[in-house]
Amino acid sequence: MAKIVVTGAAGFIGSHTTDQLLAAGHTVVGADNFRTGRRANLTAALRSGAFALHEIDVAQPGALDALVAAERPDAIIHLAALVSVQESIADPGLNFLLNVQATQLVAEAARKHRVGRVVFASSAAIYGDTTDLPITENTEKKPISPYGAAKLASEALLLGHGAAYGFTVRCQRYFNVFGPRQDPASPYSGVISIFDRRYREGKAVTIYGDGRQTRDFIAVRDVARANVIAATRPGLVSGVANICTGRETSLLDVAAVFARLYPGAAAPVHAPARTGDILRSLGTAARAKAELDFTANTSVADGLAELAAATAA
Ligand code: UD2
Repeated sequence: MAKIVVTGAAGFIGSHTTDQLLAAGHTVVGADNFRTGRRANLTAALRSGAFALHEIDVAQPGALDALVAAERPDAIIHLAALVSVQESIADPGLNFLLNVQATQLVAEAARKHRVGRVVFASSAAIYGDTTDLPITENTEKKPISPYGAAKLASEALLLGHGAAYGFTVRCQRYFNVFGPRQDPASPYSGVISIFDRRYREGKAVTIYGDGRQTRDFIAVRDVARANVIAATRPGLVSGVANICTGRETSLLDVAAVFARLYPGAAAPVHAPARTGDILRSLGTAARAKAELDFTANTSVADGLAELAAATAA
């Protein structure tokens, strides 16, 4: 069994990753500054004797270093981040601090304390608004936001440090992740979290455009499983991989599933398409299968049912 430091442990993806690591018998040391993470996401984990939670800011020099020096983990899963593309555009300096500087500090801590592996939360945002589908790992990287640029820079920082100092780096390029604990608070939150809240409150959802736009929606439980594999499977080598399903689902299909989950719900309202919105997104899942033996196995319908059940609880 391994000891894993998870940064951003109280966040959406971090808390699910923590839960699955604990379920698999690993020891987890969580780090979070609670800027967007929530302690309530870790209610179950905090009952485990194999979990400890530290309130630290990974972007602050020395903070993670001290934790890694004390804990000597086998791996670091670095999920702490400024997670909103819109916020990165509004405050690019903060984006640099939280999404680039913090990664550099993770790389230095891994080197200094001989951590064997670093798993990093990258994003399909590094590909920008490409229309060249499906997106493979070799698709041209053309970020169109400070967020996407920071994720791409972070991949390079970690891979370069890993190669120079001899630790394994796995960059996980998440597509559109959805599921319980995703924050629906902002208009730019993930569409599924917004839709779930609206349906639950009995309000009509707004579909921007005709609703035929598609995304490669992946359930957070699958993403968390991909993180567990990347951090703990013996013998992995450094690399990058899309973490996606390889299937595209339209917003109309998402709304249709919600309509079945919330009988009697108001019909969706249509509004003009958002400027800058991409029409389709779809990744290829082959490399994650080949390098991690990871395949997403939760259908969008099952994932939405799980979300609706979790938010009702
Ligand atoms: C955004 C981010 C992406 C990631 C993702 C969250 C950009 C360029 N990309 O991408 O990095 O953070 O969000 O999963 O900002 N929509 C509606 N009604 C709503 C909300 C959204 O119709 O109430 C539409 C939206 O216009 C888009 C689709 O739903 O066509 C998906 O929107 P999204 O914000 O969930 O995801 P995405 O891929 O545009």
